[in-house]
Amino acid sequence: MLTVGCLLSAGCGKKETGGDKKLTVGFSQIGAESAWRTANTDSLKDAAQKAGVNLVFSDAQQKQENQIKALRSFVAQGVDVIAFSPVVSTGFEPVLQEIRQAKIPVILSDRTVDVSDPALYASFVGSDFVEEGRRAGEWLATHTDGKATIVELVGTPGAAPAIDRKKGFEEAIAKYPGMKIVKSQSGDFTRAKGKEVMEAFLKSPDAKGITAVFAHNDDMALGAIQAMEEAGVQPGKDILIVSIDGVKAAFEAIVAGKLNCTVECNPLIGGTIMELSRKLADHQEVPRHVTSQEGVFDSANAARELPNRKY
Ligand code: GYE
Repeated sequence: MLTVGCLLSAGCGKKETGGDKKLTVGFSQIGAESAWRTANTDSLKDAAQKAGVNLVFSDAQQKQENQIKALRSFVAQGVDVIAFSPVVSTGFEPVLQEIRQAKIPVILSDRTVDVSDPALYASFVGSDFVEEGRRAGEWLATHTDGKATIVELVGTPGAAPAIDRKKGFEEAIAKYPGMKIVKSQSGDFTRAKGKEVMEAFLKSPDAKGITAVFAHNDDMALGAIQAMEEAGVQPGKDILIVSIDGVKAAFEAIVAGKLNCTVECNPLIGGTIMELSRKLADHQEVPRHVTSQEGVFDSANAARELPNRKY
């Protein structure tokens, strides 16, 4: 009875996306901290347009409080589905409960959250960050014969990719007694801060001993490359650099011999998010977790892949 009533009355049937009602998805993005993030935003906007979805896009400028405000405003607007990329993994439980009360399904885009009740979100679309860290560590072990004095450029403190990439990398190098991380500091996933932190590392009294950098993303690695060049150190040669994301600039740096390896993390997940949004709005089942196939690129295969890179 209720459904029929809703279908007949205009302005009703908020959750009915069949017929000619346009699907509205509220998306709270972290910001524009990296080339990866910009590619991710473009992917979401393109996919929404192609799918005929009304995307209410909000940029949190790296602040969790802005993100929570945006999520509350999506509830107030009565969007059909909420998707967001959580800047950090804790602190979202109360707002997720409010969203549940409003009966709006949630998709986590690219980063996960720590919540006591996993039913607070319907699906997570993103990569296995622990595996990415592991791949970076294994690449370095293979190319240094298991001997490296490593400095680490960490992502945003408390962010899932920063926590998990560190974990995976440490797990991989633990098998090699000759590999150790001697310094570890956050560069907040940005090129400018990656450069700043690397500059400080290079000025420290034990700088001469550094043989490798593990950067949690390409932007920080690119900043570190600049810092090395300014300090008269040859990036990719005097100090090996391995990072994560696989953005075009990283491929170019590999081809130029300045970056040694990038582990791919796919930002082009907009299409999947729109597809899942439609299903959730139509009360269909969706997979709990959607991951992408990702590669590892170094001087052996980067040049071949470079022309195909879209971001
Ligand atoms: O690696 C980094 C971005 O959450 C996977 O966020 C994403 C990360 C990505 O700022 O470049």
